[in-house]
Amino acid sequence: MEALSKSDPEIFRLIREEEQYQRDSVRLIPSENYVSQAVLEASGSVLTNKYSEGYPGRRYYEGQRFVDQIETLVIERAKALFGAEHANVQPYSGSPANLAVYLALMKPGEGLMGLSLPHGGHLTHGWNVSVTGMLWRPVRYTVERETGRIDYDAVRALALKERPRVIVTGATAYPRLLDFAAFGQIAREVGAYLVADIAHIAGLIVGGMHPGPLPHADVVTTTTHKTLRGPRGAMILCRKELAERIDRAVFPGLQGGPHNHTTAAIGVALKEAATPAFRAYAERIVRNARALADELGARGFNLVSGGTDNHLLLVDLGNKGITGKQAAKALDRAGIICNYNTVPYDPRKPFDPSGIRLGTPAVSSRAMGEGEMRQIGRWIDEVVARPDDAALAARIAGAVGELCRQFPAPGLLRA
Ligand code: DSN
Repeated sequence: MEALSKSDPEIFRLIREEEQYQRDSVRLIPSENYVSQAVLEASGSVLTNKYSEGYPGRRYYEGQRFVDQIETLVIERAKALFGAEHANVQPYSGSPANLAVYLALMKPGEGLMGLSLPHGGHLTHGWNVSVTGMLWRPVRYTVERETGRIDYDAVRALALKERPRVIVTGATAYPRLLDFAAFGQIAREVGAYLVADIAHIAGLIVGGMHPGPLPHADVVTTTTHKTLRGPRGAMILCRKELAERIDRAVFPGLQGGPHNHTTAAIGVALKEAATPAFRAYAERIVRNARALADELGARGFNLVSGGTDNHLLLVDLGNKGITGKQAAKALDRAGIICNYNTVPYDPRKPFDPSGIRLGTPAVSSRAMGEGEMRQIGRWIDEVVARPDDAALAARIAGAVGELCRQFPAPGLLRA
């Protein structure tokens, strides 16, 4: 970044500091990752100079001879990797992707059924402060209080009662497998479209560690930067007969020109995700999440649903005498980054909830394994027991830094 360092030393310095922070900390936010150097290069390429409203072969601007080839290649890679008939790779991120799908499938006021946000759903699954909960009639299913899991009979009963136009399956804080076949049956029974938002688990699906949503879902949305380990972006996959409606909803319905540098970087990530190395990576994510869950469970941490099937754990700290926010801030001081999170039936408010959410995609990209997860679990236990102990936090931050030096992160400067 020689040019940047000369032309804008302030931004350069802050990027370098962020890079060092990412390098020297254990990052457990389940929606974050480290992309490869190749993804970074495509993402920072001259494609950012282009405008390309429309789709390959049907643009509103001339000068698309290379951009058309790139977008077509990325579409074909997405279709092949997920087994989809159609792919739109233009959504700017997950929220606009979901919004575009609802615009394509529903009239305003029709029922949108999704997992309640405090039970692990996403804002765009019809939560009231999101436009998706304002334009459409929200219908919310929950997880069971005793098990922390989705009760598919209860989902079916609610769908039969409310008759939503769209049912969304997908989550941001649900540590268990999703039964896409069960959701598909319910959707068919009530005449709803099934939309699977696989943003969190896309990498696990293509890596063979989670069942895929096709052919059960009518439409699939995913971000590209979580377990899939690509740039910040999103995709929509669907059957051929819905393709035109989806494409029109993305452009011109909701967006202008696609971010071609992101499209290219998504393509690079999709190529990487089709390799045997990526399958091993997906397996490592799940194995590591289980190891971290086992270590924390053995230390008296209360895990929502009792454990994990995927890349994340949701920890209810109610029995530890500390809130999620206090714990997350203390962990950050010790070099361990996570986010505070509501837990199902949380008596506390979302800005200072009872839980923390932990995930293993980023540490698994550094090739850390189960031994490292157990060590991280021990550190989390120590910090949660003494959150105000500055000397403890400094000691653990030093040890975290040492661990991180042994496991270099893709795409970052070496220490
Ligand atoms: N904000 C993302 C997450 O952290 O799960 C979801 O969009």
